[in-house]
Amino acid sequence: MTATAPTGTALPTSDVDPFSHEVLEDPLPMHAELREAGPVVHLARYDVYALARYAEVHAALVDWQQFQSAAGVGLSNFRYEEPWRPPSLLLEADPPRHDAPRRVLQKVLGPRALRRLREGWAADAEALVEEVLARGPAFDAVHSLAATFPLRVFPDAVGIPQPGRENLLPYGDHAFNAFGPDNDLVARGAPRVAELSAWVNAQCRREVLAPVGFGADIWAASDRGDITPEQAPLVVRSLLTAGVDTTVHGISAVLYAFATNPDQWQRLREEPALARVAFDEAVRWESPVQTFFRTATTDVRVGDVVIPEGRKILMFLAAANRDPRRWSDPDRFDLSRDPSGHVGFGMGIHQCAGQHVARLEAEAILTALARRVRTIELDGPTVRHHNNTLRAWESIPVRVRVD
Ligand code: HEM
Ligand code: OVM
Repeated sequence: MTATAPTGTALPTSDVDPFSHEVLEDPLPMHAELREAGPVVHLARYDVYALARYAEVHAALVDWQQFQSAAGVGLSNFRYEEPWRPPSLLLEADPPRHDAPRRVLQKVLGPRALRRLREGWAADAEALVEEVLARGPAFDAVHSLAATFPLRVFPDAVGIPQPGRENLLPYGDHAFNAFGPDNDLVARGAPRVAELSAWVNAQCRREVLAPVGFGADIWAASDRGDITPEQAPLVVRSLLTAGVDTTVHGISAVLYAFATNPDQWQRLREEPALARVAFDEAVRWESPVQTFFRTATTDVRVGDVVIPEGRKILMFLAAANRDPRRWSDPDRFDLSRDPSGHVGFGMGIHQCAGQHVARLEAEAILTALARRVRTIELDGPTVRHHNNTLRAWESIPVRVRVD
């Protein structure tokens, strides 16, 4: 990759494809190159503007007036292209339309509402860890823990019935691919989109959802008039889209971080209350959601560059989360650091509405593991799962020693 500024302009350009398999396998060299090239870099291949430094990514995230979401937060510009599904009322909306669905979901997924789930999830995590350990000291951390635990607790918490839950991960995988270009990853998901969408949409109906749960809470908000009955199923859809793959790969990330940083595992063992900060540090370090786009609502100045109105801006959350201008020793997974301020959950009005859910899941599984597992180390080659938006895992073989 080369990133050069043509003489007489302040805008470096690069021909890198952030969505190529080579980059998805290891995006870190590209992140460093884009950060070093300048505050804004033109990506010739897609004719978009890239931000990879913390200061500029943070500034764009909090400036929803100039960096809008309603034209889509993927490469596709909804002003000209038809979205693959009706846009999200949260992710793909600007104020004022964003406000009511956001208020509702923030409350439904807020710390107060999660209190009633905490004990049950802790017990579920302990039971899963016992099951896994009973099968032996070597297992796949993705398959046995990271993909299993969220699927045991989250769909129940939303209140969807059992049949078809195997559709959740493929649907989310496709939704996150669909933020990228129409490449081979999107093509591979395309044959099942209609079937998966029909199933997901059916789970959002009031009659299908359990009488207690996040889904019922969203429908209750429509009874109160906080959102309309037409909006309720789309808000439930946001949970089913954004709530599973993210935590699977986020929990994978923290398990990989510990398996490759044994001193940090010992720290967690000594002080299990570090589980939450460990998860946030892993979200900073790995950035399970790597990127989102915005669209310029006016000519907007970034550094010495003016990004023209209507153009797409690609924000590299992952590059910002390892920007040495903001973080000391950014490549280190370090429980001593304060990871707050990372942009792995976004920032500003669209900051992840499910972050407390994600933290509660991670805390439950890490606490249960730390209680039983003395050491955890890699036990074979890890395998990445390529996705246009997610930094994802296929396999993390580990071997543990128990007390
Ligand atoms: C928004 C990351 C888990 C639901 C976001 C955004 C990021 C993100 C970066 C900001 C999008 C933007 O600015 O355009 C993550 C990560 C997760 C995670 C890394 C796990 C480690 C979850 C879960 C749920 C969820 C578990 C649901 C229970 C949402 C929703 C939004 C969102 C609904 C849109 C909020 C809005 O636009 O107002 N997430 N997420 N996320 N997330 Fe998450
Ligand atoms: C949504 C949503 C929110 C965040 C991420 C996401 C597929 C979707 O509201 O549907 O990714």
